[in-house]
Amino acid sequence: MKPLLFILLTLTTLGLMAQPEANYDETKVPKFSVPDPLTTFSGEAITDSQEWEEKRKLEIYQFFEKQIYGKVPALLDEYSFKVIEQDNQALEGKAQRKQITVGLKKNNRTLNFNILLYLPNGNEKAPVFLGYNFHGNHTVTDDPNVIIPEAWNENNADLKISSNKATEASRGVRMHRWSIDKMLDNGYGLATVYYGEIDPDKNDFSDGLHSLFYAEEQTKPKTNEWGSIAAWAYGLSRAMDYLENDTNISNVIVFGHSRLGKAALWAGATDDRFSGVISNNSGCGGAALFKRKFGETIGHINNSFPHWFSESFKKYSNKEEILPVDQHQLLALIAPRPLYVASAVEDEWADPKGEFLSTQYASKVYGLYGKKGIDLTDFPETDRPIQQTMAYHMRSGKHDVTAYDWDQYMTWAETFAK
Ligand code: GTR
Repeated sequence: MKPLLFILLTLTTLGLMAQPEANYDETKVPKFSVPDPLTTFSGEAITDSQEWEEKRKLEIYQFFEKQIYGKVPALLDEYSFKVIEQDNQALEGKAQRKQITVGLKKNNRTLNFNILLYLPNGNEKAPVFLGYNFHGNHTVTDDPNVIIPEAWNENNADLKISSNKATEASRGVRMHRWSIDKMLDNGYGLATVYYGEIDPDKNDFSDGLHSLFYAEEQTKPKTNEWGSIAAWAYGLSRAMDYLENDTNISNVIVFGHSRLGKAALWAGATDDRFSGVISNNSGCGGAALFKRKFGETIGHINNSFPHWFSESFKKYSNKEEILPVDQHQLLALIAPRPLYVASAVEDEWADPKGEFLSTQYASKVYGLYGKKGIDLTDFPETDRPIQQTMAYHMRSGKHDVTAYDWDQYMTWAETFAK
């Protein structure tokens, strides 16, 4: 083989080829047919919720599991949790604070992660939002008692994180992304976990959750096994194992922003103990339709984040047309549970329109259960949420989580997700 051809082939196999520039022109969106959630891969029509569950839901689920996010390889050997800190009068008496260390054990290897939990005082059984944070539990609040994570942390000068370690300097730096006071005032609790404690977000499979499950000499997951998003989703379920047994919690709504929105959606699809799911600006590999190839594409995401998806997903880089599913079917896997998808106007990389269409196309599955989704005649007017069992809003502004977003989630949860 010629050396150049060899290099090209190797790079292509590794998914590391330079990618085409992102398209932001609606007239250049390719024509594509939307895979029908209600027609099986073999062409059979689905007419009711029972047929959906027996014939269609499973095959879609298995496709996402094996070809996109990747399978969890095995069961854990041991699970444990310990409340390591508690204060019943935290945040000026507004909340009970608990910090819980969860221990996961497999093949004599252990991984610990910490849940920070605030529950509103005066509400015996509270609904709780569960969501990962990007840089540590201590970044979501200026509460001086919140433990700083030890795990690898991505450097970020704005957030005062260097040498890949969080320190006191970054306490409270992400408070604006979590309306904790308002949640507590409205009777909601918050549970949050630093996602890097489950799997550090770097293209390295030697650490984090994956490594617990390796056979001797194994260094990375098998082709159809989990990437980081599936590992993060699995971590949310392990947090749920604790939360569902806390007698002060009525139900848990799983939430995530951006890459962690992708993880929240997959957690919602894989674990029906989550009574509701919120995807905030999750974009490519989250709520957005792949086949529109608008903004970030499969090629871009596999190239920049080779560790996020299953290895088997690489074959769809720049080949969206051969993918027999699309992300509205991921949303449909959450039916009939309440689901909120939110976009931001300036977040074009995440394809806001693709996120909206996805909610519309998933709605017919909600319809099978008599639940209202997003009508085909609905239009995503900026800052005008549409809230049914499925909900959507297009916020003005950038890729972020804002107080506006949380206000909408709480209003919706009051009616649909408590
Ligand atoms: C980007 C990535 C997006 C989104 C985002 C984030 O770089 O391309 O898919 O996940 O990061 O998580 O902030």
